[in-house]
Amino acid sequence: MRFHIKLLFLGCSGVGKTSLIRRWTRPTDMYCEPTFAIDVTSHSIKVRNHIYRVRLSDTSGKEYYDQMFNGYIYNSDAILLVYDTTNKESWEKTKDWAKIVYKTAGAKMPVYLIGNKIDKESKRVVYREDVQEFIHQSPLNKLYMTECSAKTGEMALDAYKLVLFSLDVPEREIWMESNADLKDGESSCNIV
Ligand SMILES: Nc1nc2c(ncn2[C@@H]2O[C@H](COP(=O)(O)OP(=O)(O)OP(=O)(O)O)[C@@H](O)[C@H]2O)c(=O)[nH]1
Ligand SMILES: [Mg+2]
Repeated sequence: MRFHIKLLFLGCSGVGKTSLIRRWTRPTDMYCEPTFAIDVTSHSIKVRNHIYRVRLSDTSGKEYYDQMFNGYIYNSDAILLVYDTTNKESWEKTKDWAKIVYKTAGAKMPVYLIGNKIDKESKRVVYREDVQEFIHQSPLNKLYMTECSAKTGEMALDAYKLVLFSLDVPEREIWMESNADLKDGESSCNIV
């Protein structure tokens, strides 16, 4: 059985959105250039005997593109708001995005707050308590938090598992397939 999931990444420039997508889909090539507008990557991933076809829409963190992403918010299955745990401004921007997601897609849109760069622990300025407090006050019903390092890979796959396991994906089924083989050129990854 195959499922189709559309994920949208938002967050300030340089927080590590593209690096996280690389870590999840193509960890052998971690070199990233700043993203121009929007980049879409699809890959297949096997989770607990199901094949998920995941579309990861990576956006530029440059503010002049912000308006462009409203339509994408509405059409996504989940929004991944990435911030840099060593950059307060990036956390402030994440809070703004969460408000925009609520206004655009309503309280039921799943939103994942992902604090990246935990390998730079000595430079941390955004704490779990700050995030928990925000979650407590937010009108969003499905708000999750996690932290990781796209650079070292620490907790990075756990963050992906959190997204895939907490989404109500059976309702997203779009086709049945007996042959689970991936097509040429598709990246794959197993989470069991
Ligand atoms: N130390 C550390 N550096 C990271 C981590 N993730 C990404 N970086 C670095 O941060 C810089 C920006 O990473 P990108 O993935 O391009 O950031 P982005 O959010 O996609 O940025 P835009 O495309 O400009 O919006 C790069 O130099 C990465 O190597 C991390 O977990 N730890
Ligand atoms: Mg990028």
